[in-house]
Amino acid sequence: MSNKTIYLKDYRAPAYWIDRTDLYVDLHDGQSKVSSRLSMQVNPDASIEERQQLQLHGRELVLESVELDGKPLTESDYEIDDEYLTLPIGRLLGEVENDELCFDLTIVTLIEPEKNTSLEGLYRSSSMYCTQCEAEGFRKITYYLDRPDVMSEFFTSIEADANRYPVMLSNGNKIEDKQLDNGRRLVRWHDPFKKPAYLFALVAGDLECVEDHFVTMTGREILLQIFVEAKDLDKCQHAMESLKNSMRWDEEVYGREYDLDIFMIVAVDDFNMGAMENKGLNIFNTSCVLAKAETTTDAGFQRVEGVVAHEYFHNWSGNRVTCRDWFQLSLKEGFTVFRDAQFSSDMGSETVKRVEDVSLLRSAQFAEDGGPLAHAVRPASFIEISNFYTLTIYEKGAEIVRMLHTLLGAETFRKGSDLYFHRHDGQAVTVEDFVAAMADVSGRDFSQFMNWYRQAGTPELTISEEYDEDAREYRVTIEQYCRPTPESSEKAPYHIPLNISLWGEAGALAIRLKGQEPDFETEDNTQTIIELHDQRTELCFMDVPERPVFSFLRGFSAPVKVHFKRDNDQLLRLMRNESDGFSRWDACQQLLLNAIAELETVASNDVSEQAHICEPIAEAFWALLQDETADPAMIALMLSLPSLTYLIELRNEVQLGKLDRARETLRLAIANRCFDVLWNIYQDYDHNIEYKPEAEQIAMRSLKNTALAYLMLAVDQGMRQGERGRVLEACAAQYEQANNMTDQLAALQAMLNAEYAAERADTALEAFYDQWQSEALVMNLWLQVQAVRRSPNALSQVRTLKNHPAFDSNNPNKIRSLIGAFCGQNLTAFHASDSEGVASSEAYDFLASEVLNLDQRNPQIAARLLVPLTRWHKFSGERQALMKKALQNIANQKTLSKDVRELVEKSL
Ligand code: B3K
Ligand code: ZN
Repeated sequence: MSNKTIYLKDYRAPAYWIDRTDLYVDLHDGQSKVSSRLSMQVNPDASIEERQQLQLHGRELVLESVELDGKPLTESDYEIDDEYLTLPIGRLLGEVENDELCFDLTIVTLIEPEKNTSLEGLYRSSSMYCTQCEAEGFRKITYYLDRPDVMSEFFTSIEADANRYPVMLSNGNKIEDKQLDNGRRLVRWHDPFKKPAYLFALVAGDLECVEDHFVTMTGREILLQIFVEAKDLDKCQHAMESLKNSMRWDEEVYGREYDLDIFMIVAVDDFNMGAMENKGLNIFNTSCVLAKAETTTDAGFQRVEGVVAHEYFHNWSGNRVTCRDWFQLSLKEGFTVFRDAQFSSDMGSETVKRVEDVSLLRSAQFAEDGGPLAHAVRPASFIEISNFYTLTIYEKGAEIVRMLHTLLGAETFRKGSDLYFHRHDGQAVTVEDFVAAMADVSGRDFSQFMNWYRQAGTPELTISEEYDEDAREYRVTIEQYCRPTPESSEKAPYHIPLNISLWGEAGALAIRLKGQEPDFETEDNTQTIIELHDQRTELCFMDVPERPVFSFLRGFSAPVKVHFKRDNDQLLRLMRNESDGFSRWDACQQLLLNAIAELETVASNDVSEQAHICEPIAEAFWALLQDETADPAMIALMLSLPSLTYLIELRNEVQLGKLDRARETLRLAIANRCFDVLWNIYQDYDHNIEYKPEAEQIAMRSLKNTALAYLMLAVDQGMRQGERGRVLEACAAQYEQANNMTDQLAALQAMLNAEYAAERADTALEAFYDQWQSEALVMNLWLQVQAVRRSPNALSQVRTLKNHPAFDSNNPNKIRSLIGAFCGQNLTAFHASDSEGVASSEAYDFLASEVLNLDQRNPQIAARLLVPLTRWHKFSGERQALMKKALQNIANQKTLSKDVRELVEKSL
């Protein structure tokens, strides 16, 4: 397998197109046969030289026969290696000068889905056959031009044992279904929409289905089906509702109607990611489709809604208009994440959704952008495309689309998306095409904006301010800078939209910028969008009656970091007054970040200095909790301290022990000060309410369970140890009586994290296992809470759990829940020190050996798993060396997959 770097600049359209693809998949235990008939046509734009050869992609295939226009070819007619089947068309056919040249290829290959542990191509999950073709899995099914710009009309026949595989599905409409001899059955599907091979799907299994209908805006009735194992039939309702809501929303907000007459979703246990948008036949990880109050948390319900919407929205942003090449991946992913975020925001709470998205971006995407794996949203090169399904491509890509939306406004953005879909329907296009549609409808110049796609790294803004009381002028200077990243040390300035406002004592101040005519059309003169273009921007606000507090990134209008010192009073003013929910939360975060940074510098036994720092914060929270008008969702968000991951991201050299202590000190101070009011909130909560995964209830549960965690902390380590009994009883009662998984799990976690409740927690863990052992998705949660438990024995517990029947070393969900969660979320355990305070390499070595082991079976998951080791640059010399050594141990292995090889080599 070659580890060749592929460059965007080398893109060439293919010399041949495939007009029609006729597949016959004959499924048998052990070995299945795939016959494919391709109607090929020369690309008239290709040079005569390029037309000489046809190179079809293929991996791990056994070639049985090839026919060209019905004539069998012999081995001397073609070449075959691990990556290609090469046919010398010029020699075999002549006529390559003819711009109308067409020919048929019939290729028969043998594959072994049962042995396919990479979960890419055609494989088995439980008792069914299923496929995953994006990005380059189709070449593991048959020889093909497996690239997204080759779009073909597919006919798919599936033959299998009629009894064992009553359900046989592929893309499009079913056109034939007949019983064959020997108990076999043939089902034939036709997809009238041309598509690239990465959107191909096939499923055969013993599945049941939940059905519903959707009537589109032009009155067409669409059959909706969700296929699952019989035991999961009662967990499909939420996905079905989410699907119907998505279909309606895409019509209303983007004017997009569904095209086929049937839309199917299939749930599979073994799946490398969340779900896949195959045309008309989405395949989902069970974790992203099944949901039921008793077994699924609120976060799980929201994930189902978001992923169902995301995959559905791809039908236009991805399928009807697809990517020309994989460098353009963010064209479909960034846009679709933006669309699903808008949808979730409309279905639930706008502020909560925004805060969640920004938190993920700041903690994980910024970390990626600042580390050795930083890459542009449209990278210039890659070795293995599977490594580029990253937070940068998805989340930062979505932020870029969001900035376009901010710059154009909702109405013009919609015109732009209409033009994009209309202009490029049925085509495979580039990021430029998308931005050009936005430019064309608005008359704006986005040439500088393209730097967002071209350059890796997170822009940093440094703001300084000055208030001139006499002139009543408030002057602000904003400088932008972007650190060097592996792909380039030179960064051109970005075009950055900043949504800003100024806050006085009593509220928002009117904005009048020097050199800018007041805009009488906008009613609201208290906020505006500033566009930065240069390295340095100076703003002068006029007629400012008092020293204002500058709110500069409302709604997180651009994915940037900001350096701007503000004191507690200024932040508290924003926290109280800002009309933008995100900014209120962000001011609170900044307050907490300042306090944690200060606490880090205080000696661990200097209790009075610690108290001095924590008191104002705890006091502010106490006031917030008293405020009956405050939104419970906002309080819950504010009460959640910045994660360790984010705190690490913000630092250049982390001393994790100190940092964790600082964070815990603050948490404990809040718990102590707010104990009574938190207890009241907890007591007032109605535990018998009928569960609904709706925003208001989710917010209440989140607040109540956040309160419970603080209460347990206060009695475990704080000033309320005398009240251990009543708090633990409340927690245990919640655990036992909960009518939903959110509450049951929150109580379990609260017990797990309180040392004094350790025994009770262990009993609960056993009870939880007994209760839920037959529910695979609940077992993921069970593994995960143990993997992230704050305990010095966490690693040995993880090792023990690896041998537990609830674990399955071939199932990606289980690997993520146990090993992924431990290494990525249990940071104090992953970066543990021994009793002398010396950095320990045990967890790093554990991860390295897990990666090596898994790489033999599932390279995509192995590569994902090793990411925590690539964060070595955040740690001090000694720890850094241990992390790099673990990476080096992986790199030393001769037989690494492309996936793992690319990541370790880039990280070292
Ligand atoms: N497009 C798929 C991701 C495929 C990942 C392949 N390694 C899911 C999604 O983004 O919708
Ligand atoms: Zn997607």
